[in-house]
Amino acid sequence: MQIPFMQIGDLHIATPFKSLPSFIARQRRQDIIDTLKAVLKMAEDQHIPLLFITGDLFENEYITRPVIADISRSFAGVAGTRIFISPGNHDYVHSRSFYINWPWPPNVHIFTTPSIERIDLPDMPISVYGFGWDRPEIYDNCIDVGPTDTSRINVAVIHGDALMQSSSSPYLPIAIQQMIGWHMDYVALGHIHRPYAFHASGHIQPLDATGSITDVLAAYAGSIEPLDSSETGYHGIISGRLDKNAACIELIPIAKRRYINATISLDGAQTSEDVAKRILDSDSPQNRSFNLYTLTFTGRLDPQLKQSMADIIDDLKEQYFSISVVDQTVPDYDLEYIKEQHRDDIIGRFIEYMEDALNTAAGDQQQVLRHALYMGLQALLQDP
Ligand SMILES: [Mn+2]
Repeated sequence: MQIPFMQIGDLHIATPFKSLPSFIARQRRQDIIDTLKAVLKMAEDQHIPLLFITGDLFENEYITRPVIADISRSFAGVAGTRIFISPGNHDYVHSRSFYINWPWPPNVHIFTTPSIERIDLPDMPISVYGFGWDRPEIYDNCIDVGPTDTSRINVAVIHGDALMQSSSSPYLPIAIQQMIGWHMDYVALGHIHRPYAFHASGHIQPLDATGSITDVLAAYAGSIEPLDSSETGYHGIISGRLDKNAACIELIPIAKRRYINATISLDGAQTSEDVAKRILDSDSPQNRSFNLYTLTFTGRLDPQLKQSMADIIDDLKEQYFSISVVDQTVPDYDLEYIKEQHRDDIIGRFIEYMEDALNTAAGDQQQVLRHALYMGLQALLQDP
């Protein structure tokens, strides 16, 4: 018996997006709400009976009553879908939490205690186990799933750190072997913002948008919308089917926007127009109007062009939804001319010294030395 479900997590509704300009941050906050509503519409259209929300639905610090009212009303609009929420470290349950001080619709169940609670669905052979954070950090894994009813499909919905680099984490460390020992048929995980699937063999696999994966024991859906420039790649939701012993899942990349980090060589650009064209040509107008770019410029560039980089980028801003740049170009100096001008001082000597070194250096050293030469000149030639 296969039962369709959807899983979302780490929405971080109301997060301030501090690293973005305020008008873009406001749009991103709206994007998250819009994407949540798109998920609920999909669940309704496809008659999905179960939606698991694995924590960090919102941020306690910034969430407001009108936003909760909007979310709650949207949940009520998909009465045919049972929604299970397991609060996490950003939306942990406290005495004034909206999780326990708000009239949520009857199709929503929130796990509000820091111990495992089990819900047996009356009309299908599914038991949902959940855990709610009651504080922002949990160092000890206190999860005790207890004996399961093996005649049912057992699903856990938990916010925690199952990808630990070490055995300790302030975010509810979950060892893979321990998770296997829960004897769940599927574990919907939240906290890690990149989508991952876990197999019962212990094998962990990043989820991309390349189709469905079978035999899955557990998975992170990742952040529904990417939240900063480290969250590149595809983001969205998990859509899948529960079955006895394993699930079949798929990442549906419905995030409205992506973060794109790209390196662009400006070598050989001679005019502002050349520079602008190089930058714009690195992606399509359609993509530029949606995505959030961090562009790193490399290569040698005329010193005057390098100085007008801020103006060039300013002029391009309207062709991007969001652009920030890291200028790693080095000024392309006319070495013979500078040497002539500085024949008797340290600048001329520096160029000669570095040129000698370059002539005798091995291939892989040459690039470093050339970079050092240009960086050194940039410092030496700077107006006092
Ligand atoms: Mn999170």
